[in-house]
Amino acid sequence: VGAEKINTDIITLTRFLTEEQTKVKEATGDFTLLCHALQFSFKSIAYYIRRATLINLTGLAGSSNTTGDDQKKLDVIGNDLFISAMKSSGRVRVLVSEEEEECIVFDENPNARYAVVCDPIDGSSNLDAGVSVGTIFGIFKLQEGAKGSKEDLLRPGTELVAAGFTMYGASAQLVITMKGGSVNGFTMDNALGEFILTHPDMQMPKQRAIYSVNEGNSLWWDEPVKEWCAMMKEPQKDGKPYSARYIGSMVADAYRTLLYGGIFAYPADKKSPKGKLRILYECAPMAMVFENAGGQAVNSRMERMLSIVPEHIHDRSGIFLGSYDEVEKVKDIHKKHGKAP
Ligand code: P6P
Repeated sequence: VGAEKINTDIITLTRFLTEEQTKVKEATGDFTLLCHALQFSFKSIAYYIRRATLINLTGLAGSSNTTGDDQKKLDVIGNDLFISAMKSSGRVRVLVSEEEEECIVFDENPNARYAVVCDPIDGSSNLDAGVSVGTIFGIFKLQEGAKGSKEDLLRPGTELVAAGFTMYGASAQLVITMKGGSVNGFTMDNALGEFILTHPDMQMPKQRAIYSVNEGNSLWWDEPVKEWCAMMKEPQKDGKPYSARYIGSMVADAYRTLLYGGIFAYPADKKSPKGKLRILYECAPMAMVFENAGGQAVNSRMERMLSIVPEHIHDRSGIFLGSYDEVEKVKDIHKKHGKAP
């Protein structure tokens, strides 16, 4: 390729974070260092996921995690990698992980000012099938005088200072957003060992005829959800019904919805009255990304997802996540049934 065609002004995640820091006058650099540790944890998790099949890491670890799911060996490794990256950053005081019953307070970091929530490998039940899994994370800043306990995390998603996820697909795709900021997507260049900015300022399509829900649960859905799902199958203005897309790995379903538009739903139902997905480290971080990209996220009572305060660190919620107009359609149906604020 002629030299004139090579882009030499590459924006890596490291450069992006440095530039973001210069925009915050009172920045101390702590947040930037925390994000570097996050970046390293994604790189190391990606390494093991790539090799999982080869070194037979896809078998069961023989132990089960707090929520009783069969734990895959990679879950354990992903969790351990994430915890040690956060601890060694020296910038994290308290951590909640899907794999840990209790929150972890890092006594080594008594003056650290950040709390991190994460699902180190979400969708891991799909791992053996080679389906894309991901890491979902959120970052809170400790309130003044906070000592570092789970109370520092039982907060609404509106208080997140940053959130995002990394999907380990054909390449590792990182999506990150800061409070009140834009959504930026980075693609891992394995040769450089760097995340490269490939999707600056992501804006979701306002509407898209794609719906993503596990219809195997429809037996337990309430009336408004059944009516919404039936509407998806009716011919729309263009005479065509919606397309159905469901991977069963939230990060993969969310990433497709963010890029193409449409709606992802995991409604609360009679079988799971609180819903299945976790507020702190699945629903709230995704809600922040989608809102900052122009979309919406509500729970099964049609309340703004980011306003919900979890009752405990593993609390769950129903969720509708997607293009602005697509979530409006769900809200309209619930309003008609008197099931919306
Ligand atoms: P279901 C994966 O186990 C997960 O936690 C999410 O990643 C995913 O969206 C959901 O559960 C899939 O649940 O009941 O459709 O298999």
